[in-house]
Amino acid sequence: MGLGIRLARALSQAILWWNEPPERSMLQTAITATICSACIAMPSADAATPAQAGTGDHIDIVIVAGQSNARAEFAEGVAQAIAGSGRYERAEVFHRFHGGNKIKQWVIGSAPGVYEFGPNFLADFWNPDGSAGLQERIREIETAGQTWDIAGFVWFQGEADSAREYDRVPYPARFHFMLNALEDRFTLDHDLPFVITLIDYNGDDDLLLDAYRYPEDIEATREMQRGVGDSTAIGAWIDSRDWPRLDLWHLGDHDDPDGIYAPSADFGRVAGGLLTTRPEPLSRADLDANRIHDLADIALFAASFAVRDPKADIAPPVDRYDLADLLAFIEHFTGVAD
Ligand SMILES: [Ca+2]
Ligand SMILES: [Ca+2]
Repeated sequence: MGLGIRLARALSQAILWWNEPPERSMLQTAITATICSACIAMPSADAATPAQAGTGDHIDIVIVAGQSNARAEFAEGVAQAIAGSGRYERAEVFHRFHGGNKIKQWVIGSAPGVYEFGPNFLADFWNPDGSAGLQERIREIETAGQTWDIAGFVWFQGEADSAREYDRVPYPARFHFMLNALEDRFTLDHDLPFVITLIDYNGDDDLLLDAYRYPEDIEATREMQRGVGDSTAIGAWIDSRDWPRLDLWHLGDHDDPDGIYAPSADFGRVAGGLLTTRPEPLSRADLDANRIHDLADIALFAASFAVRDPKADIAPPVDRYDLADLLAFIEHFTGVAD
């Protein structure tokens, strides 16, 4: 029996199930905290044994989303890393991806005050009529007598936005609006930790040109995405550069008999591992996430508020910077809200 199979069986507390088609796939993974750390590094697609959550259990939901590279195998890798981390007693990956989509399919608009939810956000995350996939999943959890939180967000998207500065410039604000809107619509009591993946291509500049891109376009997008990951203490970026590609864009290995599976899952484990090491802020006023309320947080809030940086947008309505944000900061800072 191979090491992979034995390790796979050791992951007996995981449950995985898919809902295809690929453009609208869903992977949900319930995990207990007792899985050994050695299990993180193994493929487990054929290994899962159900361990259903029971009444009264609390489920931490981690969203994995993006475009085609955010495929099910990538999400599965994230789930395995989360399982191995032991950070959550019971976690579940909520997975959606949309091949070839620009970020404006999730968030429309290019300036504070004019953002709207795009079709992907409305279909997957939140919709006024309650029909989004995440809302449906949360209703199931609540109906089962369980509690929930949205604990993290892993994002693998950006190739579609790499061609034009017109798309790149508003990207960071659209991304942060998406996170703030999730916090707002699901009334989370914390900011959402996230990992964003830096895009790459296979190094074939001619093929890249066929896709109306130059290497400079890719690097500009990567630089923008690094800025998104570095913009807050609870964010992070990972670099997909130099990971094997199946074609121009997609993670994959031509020599792998399993096709594009292995690199996607491996990379997902890196992303998931990074998410589980994000610091946990003391409160929404702990803007540098060092678990101390001090002058550094006040300075960060003031600077962020002045330039309408989403870090200061800590009270509804999202995307509006007003007295409510200031009062919320003071309340959290002084402990009144705690
Ligand atoms: Ca602090
Ligand atoms: Ca606000």
